[in-house]
Amino acid sequence: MLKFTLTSLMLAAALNANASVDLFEDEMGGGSSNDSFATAQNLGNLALGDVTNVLGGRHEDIPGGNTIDFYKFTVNGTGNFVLNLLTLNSDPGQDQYGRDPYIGLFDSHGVKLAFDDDAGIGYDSQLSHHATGPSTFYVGVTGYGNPSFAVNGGNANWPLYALSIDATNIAPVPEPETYALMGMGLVGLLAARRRKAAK
Ligand SMILES: [Ca+2]
Ligand SMILES: [Ca+2]
Ligand SMILES: [Ca+2]
Repeated sequence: MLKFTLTSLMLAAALNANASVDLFEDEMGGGSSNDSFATAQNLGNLALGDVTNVLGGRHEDIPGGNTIDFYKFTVNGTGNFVLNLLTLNSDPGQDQYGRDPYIGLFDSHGVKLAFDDDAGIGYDSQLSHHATGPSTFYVGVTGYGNPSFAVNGGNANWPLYALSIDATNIAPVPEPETYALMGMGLVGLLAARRRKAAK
């Protein structure tokens, strides 16, 4: 009985394994453009505990230049996730390089849900959002002065930025196999009770 319960727990834990993923912006590396919702770089699904970090660029000397950058991701549960955009300020609050980003969060139809200018370190951006269930989101990275998130616009020429999406607090909606495991555990428990009662 104990062995059976432990096996079920281990299997359930494996299904909910946490992951931290580090990626690069494709456009910055000379790959596909990410200047629209349709061409947003797909970061995949973020499950409970997942943190995805993207290193991107916004500078006239690199591919994509100072165009807007869009990313796309899905969550499969309910709860708050946090978007944090760092422009690697060496002197928080007074960036001598003039880096001042905006971050925007959009729903699957491209409707703006949230927007931030300076809630992060110095002039950097941070926002959190509550996912009410499995959903698709878009994140836009642009510069100060471009609240409409137009393709070209806003404060520009920061060499690099780091965008992190922290889904640590997303509670998963149980998937069919999880229900199946719970069912197996319950069947095992009831069977053990019956055997005990029969003795
Ligand atoms: Ca870029
Ligand atoms: Ca771009
Ligand atoms: Ca800002």
